[in-house]
Amino acid sequence: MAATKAATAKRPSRSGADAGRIYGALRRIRRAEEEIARIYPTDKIKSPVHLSIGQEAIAVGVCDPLEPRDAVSGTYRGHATYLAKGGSLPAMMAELFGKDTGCARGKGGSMHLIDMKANVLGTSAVVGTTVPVAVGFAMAQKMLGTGAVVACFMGDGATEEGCFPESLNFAALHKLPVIFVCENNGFAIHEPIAKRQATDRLCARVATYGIPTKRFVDSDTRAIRSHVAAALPKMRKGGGPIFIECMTWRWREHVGPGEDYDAGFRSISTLKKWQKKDPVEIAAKALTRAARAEIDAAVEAEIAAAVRFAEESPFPPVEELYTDVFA
Ligand SMILES: Cc1ncc(C[n+]2csc(CCOP(=O)(O)OP(=O)(O)O)c2C)c(N)n1
Repeated sequence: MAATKAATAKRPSRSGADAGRIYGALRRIRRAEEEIARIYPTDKIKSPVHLSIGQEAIAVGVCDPLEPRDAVSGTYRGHATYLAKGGSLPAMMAELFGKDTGCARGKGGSMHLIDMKANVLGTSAVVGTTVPVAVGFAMAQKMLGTGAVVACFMGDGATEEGCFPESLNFAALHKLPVIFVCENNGFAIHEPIAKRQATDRLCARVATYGIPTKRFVDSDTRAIRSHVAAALPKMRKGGGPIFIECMTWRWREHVGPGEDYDAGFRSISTLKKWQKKDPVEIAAKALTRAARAEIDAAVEAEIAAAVRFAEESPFPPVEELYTDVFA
């Protein structure tokens, strides 16, 4: 113990702004979702939750170099995307609790997060639908000449929807500023990708649209971040879309707070392999123990305040049952 303390004390501080910010963003998402999992069985959370625990490197790596004017669209597994882009944590928590102060006034739940102040365009339960939404928003940015870029997150399952190739083609044809981001966790609910797709060469398929592609085999936060940061200047000047495929692993079950390893279609040994590459712990290694503790304390305080806000907020009034909904 004494030796560890001494080593920590002597280690030069590598807790630069970047390292602290990236660790803080990863840790905040991880802890927010762990809290959601902890609270879920109490029934205070009124919507299904699709947790991205284990996949955080992608949202943080892509969103960290983005500017406020840039936008994101995401999936029902979208807590990480929303938070990484700066979506309000109290409004997300209140949304999950079904409260009037939620980001969709308690009517959308975990799968429908939106925060237009942070340019989070929205997440959706319907697989693939936010891909053309991102492309449309990117088209508007091009027409308005804002120089803004849209990061469009999707699962590997979404690449099997018809709107995916249509969106790629349209974005490539019109040189739209879209970062297509495939969070490839290898499964669509219970179905492994090998049973759904004829080849695993997703990047090669996307490249046929003339879109530059890159595959990240272990979802390394910093590698993803550097790649996106390097691509942004050209994209802002009309260089057209890029595509990244980030291999990853969802640690928990498809939907809900638990795990699904006893169901027999995903193995604990694969989970353990991915846990050795835990993006949160990797990012922590760049910090001193004191710097990490300070960030952890701030994250805990912020999450506790968000949960309190959600608990204390009112439900939408009954007379609003049919407002802001289609049917
Ligand atoms: C259009 C549509 N088809 C089917 C479904 C049912 N469904 C819900 S989640 C899901 C799996 C999607 O997997 P993926 O895109 O890889 O995302 P992941 O859950 O792995 O993050 C499916 C098929 C749906 N919600 N929408």
